[in-house]
Amino acid sequence: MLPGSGPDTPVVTAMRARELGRKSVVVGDRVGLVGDTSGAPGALARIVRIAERTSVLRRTADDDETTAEGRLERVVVANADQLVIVSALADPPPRTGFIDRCLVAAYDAGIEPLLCLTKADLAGPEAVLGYYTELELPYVLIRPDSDLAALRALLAGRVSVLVGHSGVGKSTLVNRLVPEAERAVGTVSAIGRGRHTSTSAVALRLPVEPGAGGDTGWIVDTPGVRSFGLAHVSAESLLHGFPDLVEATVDCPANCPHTADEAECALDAWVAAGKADARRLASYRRLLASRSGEGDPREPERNPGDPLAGS
Ligand SMILES: Nc1nc2c(ncn2[C@@H]2O[C@H](COP(=O)(O)OP(=O)(O)OP(=O)(O)O)[C@@H](O)[C@H]2O)c(=O)[nH]1
Ligand SMILES: [Mg+2]
Repeated sequence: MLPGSGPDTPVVTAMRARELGRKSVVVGDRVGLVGDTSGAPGALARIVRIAERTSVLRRTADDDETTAEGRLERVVVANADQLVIVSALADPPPRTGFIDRCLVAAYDAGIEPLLCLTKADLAGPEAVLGYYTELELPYVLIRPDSDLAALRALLAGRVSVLVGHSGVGKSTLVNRLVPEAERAVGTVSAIGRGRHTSTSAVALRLPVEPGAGGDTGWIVDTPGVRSFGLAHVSAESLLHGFPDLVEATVDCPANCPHTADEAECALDAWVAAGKADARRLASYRRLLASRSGEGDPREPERNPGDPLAGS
């Protein structure tokens, strides 16, 4: 981004300078440029410096840090302020286990979560919202004809990154927010067969709305992910994705692993007293188990109660 850049700033094409070595530039990075920054056709600048990142959103291919996949860590985006967790209400069906993982990643990275429920024309949000009653999780509902003013207000002045399974409607939403983006959109029939319509992450500046001033913010569209691995998050930090449970653990014995077989774990009594949803505790424990390689590898992000695929 150029100093004092605004909607009329030219788009500069730049290459990473050799002296940066293998340190890679990711979407969202603020960089120092030298060379031709005019943005004229054929002009090429060089990236010579990557500014310190205010946040780094990561995911791993797998949860288990003892496997090669678990160690394969990807930086999704740098400097994001808001993680927009995009979940369709149907086609593909919502996965609360996936949303829970995104919440863990967001809290771990110090990024605020926003739940974005798309395809509200196909199914109601009651089941998903009911699951999150104890959390003060902000959310928006999107249908093809919905007014996006509330969403635009939540995006203003921030860098927001969209994450979600393939086919949930991320690029469709980006095209509505930034009409000139012309992001390709896919058909849902290809989901689950390894087809992803978007193949790389792209940051786009949100347009200025008539009558509104100030910084409109940026939105980052990302390729759909099959799963959101959390091998990089410590067992202790996993709990930060469950603020509805964390308070209970002051009554746990020292070094309590919080697993179901730990008789003294205070989380069971907390749920029994109605202070949190039993399904959230079960989801947390599924995540703990998955990290130690004990989870169900077929559908790790489907919690009991989530709709079956195809329904
Ligand atoms: N009924 C309905 N269909 C929608 C809605 N939003 C998107 N779709 C459809 O869902 C399909 C997939 O949308 P995309 O925007 O390509 O999904 P994506 O999340 O970008 O997918 P990847 O790029 O593969 O990650 C398209 O056929 C869209 O027309 C919605 O609100 N309602
Ligand atoms: Mg897409």
